[in-house]
Amino acid sequence: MADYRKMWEDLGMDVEMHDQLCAVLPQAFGDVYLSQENRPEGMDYYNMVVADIHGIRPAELIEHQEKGGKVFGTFCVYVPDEIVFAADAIATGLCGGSQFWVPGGEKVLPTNTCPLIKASVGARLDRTCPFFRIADMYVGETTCDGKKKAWEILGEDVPVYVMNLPQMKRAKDVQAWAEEIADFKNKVEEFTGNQVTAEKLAKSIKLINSKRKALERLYHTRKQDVVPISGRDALLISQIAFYDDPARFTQMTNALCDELEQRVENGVSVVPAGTKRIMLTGTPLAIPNWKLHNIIETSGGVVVCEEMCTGTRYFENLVDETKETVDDQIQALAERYMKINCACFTPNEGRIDDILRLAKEYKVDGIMDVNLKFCNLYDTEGYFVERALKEAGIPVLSIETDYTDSDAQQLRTRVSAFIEML
Ligand code: BJ8
Repeated sequence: MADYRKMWEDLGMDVEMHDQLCAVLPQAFGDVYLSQENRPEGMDYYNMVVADIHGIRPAELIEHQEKGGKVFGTFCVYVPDEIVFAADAIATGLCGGSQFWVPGGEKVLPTNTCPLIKASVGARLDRTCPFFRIADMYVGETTCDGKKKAWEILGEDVPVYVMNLPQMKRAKDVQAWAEEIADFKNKVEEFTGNQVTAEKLAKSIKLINSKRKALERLYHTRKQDVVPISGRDALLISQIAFYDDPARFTQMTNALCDELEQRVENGVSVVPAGTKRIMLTGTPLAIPNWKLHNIIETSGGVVVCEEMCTGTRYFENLVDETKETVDDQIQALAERYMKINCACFTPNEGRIDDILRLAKEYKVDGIMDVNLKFCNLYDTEGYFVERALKEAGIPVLSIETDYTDSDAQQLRTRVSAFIEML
């Protein structure tokens, strides 16, 4: 592993505290990932990316900044990366998925805030994540109440731009989102000094679409009777998609898919035939939150799909690539992004339809409706999710958890009992 200490110091990080994180991550990764048997060879790339998670990509981002480029940090799959890349800037996901950052967030946020928000705020304020140090501007959005207030707190420490996401899906809401994207484009242009032309936007729409297609292809291999890749590995890929260089990520993921498709053809599965196929639905699992996948896959199940923002909500639906003016491209972006079904919308029946459709496509035996503790939106929407699944005769287990390991044993008991019953 290269020595990135100097880089972290130059970023103004609390290097000593960060050392504590660096000390536990390899162990956690080894336990959850490297212990798996028969992993695809193509996972080597993602192993390498994670092994140097606070080194390789941050160094690339800094190099980009040294050449005069800007880096935008985002927290939600509604924020259109296409605009950022079209201005020769880089977008990187910033959601925190480790308990390590939670206490830092709790210094300024109510304890009953979801761990994703607490970890994200803690990572910034404790200065223990290079990505949070590097980003020149954070882009927030008006999804849930906790996030809205978190932007104000973070805004005291770093420039934060907030996009006003409508919470209904009428024609006028799609229009309003198109206007928000246009405003965001103006902001990005002003901040970077680069103009977003139709030509550049067309290129970045293609770039991000190609990433979506690679992920779609990956997920397609998980629909097969033969399971060529574990849920843990697929989750890791989804998590890395948020911050890796999009062109390289697409290339590596397509290369992995070649291998996985070959595995399907040759009948190579990572689990014994008859292993129960599980789909997760609910709140996102930000890196390095591998807890539930690990429990499921060491309790006799295999995760074949995630109806989550670290999953299908990230890549389903493409942006129309045929538009020729910036206005039309922005409209196409708004239409694609408003097809995402987040629980912050009311009503949000589209998500129920998605879950039922995905359950069929991925031939799942059971679903776990996963909620990050204190996320009211997904918790409440669980009422409709679980009712629809019961009506469809699909077994469902509702799970509420956070980033700590304190409930791991209890979860394991519940998950095992659920899988046994399928
Ligand atoms: S599109 S799911 S990424 S908002 S879990 S912070 S909702 S209290 S993350 Fe999300 Fe965008 Fe929706 Fe996806 Fe709030 Fe809930 Fe926490 Fe959440």
